[in-house]
Amino acid sequence: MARRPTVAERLDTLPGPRPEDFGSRLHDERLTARLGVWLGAAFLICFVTGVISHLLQHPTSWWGWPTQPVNLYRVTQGLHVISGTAAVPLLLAKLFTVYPRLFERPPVRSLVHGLERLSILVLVGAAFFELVTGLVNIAHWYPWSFSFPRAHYAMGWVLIGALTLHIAVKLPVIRSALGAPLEEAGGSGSRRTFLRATGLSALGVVVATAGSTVPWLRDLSVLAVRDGSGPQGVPVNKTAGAAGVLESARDPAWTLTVAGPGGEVALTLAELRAMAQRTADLPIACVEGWSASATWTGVPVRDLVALVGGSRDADVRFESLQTGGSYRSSVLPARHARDGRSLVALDLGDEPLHLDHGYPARLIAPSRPGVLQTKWLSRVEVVA
Ligand SMILES: Nc1nc2c(c(=O)[nH]1)N[C@H]1C(S)=C(S)[C@@H](COP(=O)(O)O)O[C@H]1N2
Ligand SMILES: [Mo]
Repeated sequence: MARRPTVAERLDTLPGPRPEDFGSRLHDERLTARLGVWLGAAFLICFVTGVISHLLQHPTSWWGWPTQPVNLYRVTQGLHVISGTAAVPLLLAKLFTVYPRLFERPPVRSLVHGLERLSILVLVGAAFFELVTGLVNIAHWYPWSFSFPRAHYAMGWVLIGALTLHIAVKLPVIRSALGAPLEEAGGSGSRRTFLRATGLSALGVVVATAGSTVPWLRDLSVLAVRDGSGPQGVPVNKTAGAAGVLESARDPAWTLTVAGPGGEVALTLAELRAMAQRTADLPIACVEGWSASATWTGVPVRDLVALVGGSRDADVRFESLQTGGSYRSSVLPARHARDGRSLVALDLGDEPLHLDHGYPARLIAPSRPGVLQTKWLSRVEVVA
């Protein structure tokens, strides 16, 4: 009497293709491992720069960020978006080289094998989530209801965790694959061609988008979300109309309330202009990766802090006329508040701020995310 087949044997005889049926030379570990190195590097840059951006927006006591060089955040966040964009073709190419593995039989050989496959599912899911949400956010399109920064940040940790596990498990395979030549003697050269084409695609998308932050790439960057144009030569993130401040910002009775341990004063625009003015060249560096330099003139934050008896070691809170929205207020850490280039800016270039750039007064400080450069100020408060 014939023995009944075991579950494993049954799974093994399921109809459908096998990994071996995919004849192409491109489904090969030597290619996958090389693409993996590039993709891993892109994800690592994304992760480190992403954590920096998160810490700047959620400061903790052990964390300090320098005010110098003033373009530091501009560079880290530019790298974040550029490496994330380059990761898209790299991820697609890498998945192409391994997709025949989907048809492995049996699908699960053991508990460890099952866990390993599950971790790859998590890795690929997290990678797609990060790249898609990142790109969609840059395009200012929010087809979901969750908070983008929170979800994107949390999933970044899932991604880096799954990636570390994946590399650890695959290390022997990665080593031998990288140690072997890409093409065996007399090989067709197709793997090298594929690798080059992927590299060129990654470079292509970088050049097509990086002009948002790299001025000399601007003319080449056909896909850049920001081309550097806007009122007074600086792009605008949220207009005064969109923020609902058209009336309050143009109100002739506008004053800036400055509060501290020594009391509270309400300064008119004329009184602010009568104070000592300082000019600084500082970039607006949006979390979305675009950035632009500009020349700002206004009252140093530290002079306002001194006016109300605040200490050099105090953080300073800025509030906007805007009544809603996540970016209606920000806190400037003491280190930035006492830097003479941190300004309550009144002018951009030679003119008063454009309404969309925060007229009558906005915060501008060195090496900070754009989201924290609060526009249409109503109140400055020394908090600690
Ligand atoms: N009150 C207020 N300030 C704000 C914002 C906002 O939505 N509301 N957006 C911020 C963001 S995300 C950026 S990138 C900068 C952009 O400044 P700009 O529009 O002058 O270039 O303003 C910041 N200041
Ligand atoms: Mo921004």
